[in-house]
Amino acid sequence: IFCMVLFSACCHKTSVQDAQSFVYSRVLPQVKSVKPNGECGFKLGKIKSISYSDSLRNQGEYLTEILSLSLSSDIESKKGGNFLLSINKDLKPEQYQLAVDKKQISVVGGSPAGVFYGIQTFLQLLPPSVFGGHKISSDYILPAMLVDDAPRFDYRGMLLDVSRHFIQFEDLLEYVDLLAQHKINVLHLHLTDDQGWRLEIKSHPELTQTGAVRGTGKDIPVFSHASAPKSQAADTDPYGPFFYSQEQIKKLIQYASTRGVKVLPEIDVPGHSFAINKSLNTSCNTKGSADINGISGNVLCAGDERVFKMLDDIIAEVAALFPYDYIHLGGDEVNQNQWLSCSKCKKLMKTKDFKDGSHIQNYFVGRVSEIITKYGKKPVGWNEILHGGELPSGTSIMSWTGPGPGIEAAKKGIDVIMAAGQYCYFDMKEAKHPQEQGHWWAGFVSMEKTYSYDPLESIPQESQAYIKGISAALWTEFLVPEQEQFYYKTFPRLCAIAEVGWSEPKHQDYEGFMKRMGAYHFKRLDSQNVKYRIPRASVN
Ligand code: TNX
Repeated sequence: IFCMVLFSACCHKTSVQDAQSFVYSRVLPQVKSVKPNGECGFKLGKIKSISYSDSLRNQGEYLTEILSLSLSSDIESKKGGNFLLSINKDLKPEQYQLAVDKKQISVVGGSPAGVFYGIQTFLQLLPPSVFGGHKISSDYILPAMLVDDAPRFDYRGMLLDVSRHFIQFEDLLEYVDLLAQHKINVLHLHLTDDQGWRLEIKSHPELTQTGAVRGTGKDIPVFSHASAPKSQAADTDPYGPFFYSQEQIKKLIQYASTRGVKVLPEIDVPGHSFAINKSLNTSCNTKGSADINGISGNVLCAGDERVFKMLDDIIAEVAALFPYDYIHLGGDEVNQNQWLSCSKCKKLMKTKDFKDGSHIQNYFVGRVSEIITKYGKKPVGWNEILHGGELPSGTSIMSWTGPGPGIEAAKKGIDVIMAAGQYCYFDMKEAKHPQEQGHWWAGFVSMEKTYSYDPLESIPQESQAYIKGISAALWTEFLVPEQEQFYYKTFPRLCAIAEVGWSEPKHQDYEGFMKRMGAYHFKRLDSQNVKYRIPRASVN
């Protein structure tokens, strides 16, 4: 009898099904595999200290802070603790193994990012209120289990357009936290556009002095589309100056790297260039007002060497500031006709024997790619850079107008990130409803539509390795500058794209996903005060 009492006091019995159904019914994005790991579960109150090596200090401190708050106890870091974080180089970099048994919890990752993901999965096994820093019961029992998990795609990105509407630095950090919870690993910052230049460039302070302010009369408004509903009328109010200092960017990069998130900078040229043209004023800068989608129709002059000198200065600073391997050069929606009426560009066409604007576009992209490569980075651009001639080797594309250009590029051996607007653009309305605001060019992008996306659809087997992953995007010409709008448009669709990017197709099922959302993830977002969009039916 004594033994039985002792046994039941120490062993919190769990069954095989307990462990599997527990994990599969709550974790998002869904994990690869769950196995039982003995019969006895682990009582949370037993966590006293966390062990980790120096290379995992950031991840260790992150976990310590959350657990100290939610267990209301002083959790220390020391050798021999019963929560172990470690690295095993034999695993893939973002892979992790989370093991729970009656004595301890262990997270082993292929890199610090892998360990961070193991921590995220562990946190989702606790009540959702931990995400809001609330206290949970120390009697809470975790079933014994072994989770082995790794992403389907290497690149799982989210683009934020901070040009049309600026996002304050602190809000950006909060946003990164939320991305990381969903195992999204790239924050793509669209730093420049017609409506604003948002990055401090020390060698050209005029870029932010003039380019980070909007509302001087000739500027490009946001919400300028002729068929935009009245509620989305043009916004020409004075705005700014708003930009990130290089110091802030360094802090952002450090904050994001603890959470496995890399920061991809985009300097969008040669179109979308009204803000940079404010300080450069090239002869291709004659269109003062917006045409469709808030685009000015201005381009950077391809026959003016000052342009490439300035881009060299800018890219030198961007390359030194952002540690990520890639720099995005834009290349989308270029009004090529603008080049055809510029004397310098006409001269260039003659000397180079260019037949039309697409050849100038290809030349321009080639020059910028060369600069990016010179500074030790890899260029990436929007799918229009495929036009007008050969793409410089080593340049990747993001396929946004649809999956088609990405499919064609992959077949040619070009690295592709799928960002098809019809599935991935969170600036689109989710449903037909008078209260829904947003863009319409890619149709309604409901959560189910996003979830249904398979980036490998129609990609021949032999070309699939060129599909590096997916990216969602939040463009902001149709958003009011309140943080709540960013959340309303991002969530819960980000939960869907996270699973598209991370989980195996056999683990993707919309009904199960929605059940997990209902049972856990709306509560998780609530506890962090994220004002997500509550799914509602459309109105026909
Ligand atoms: C197209 S996607 C754009 C953006 C707009 C967006 C609106 C891309 C490379 N260019 O400038 O904001 O559509 O959905």
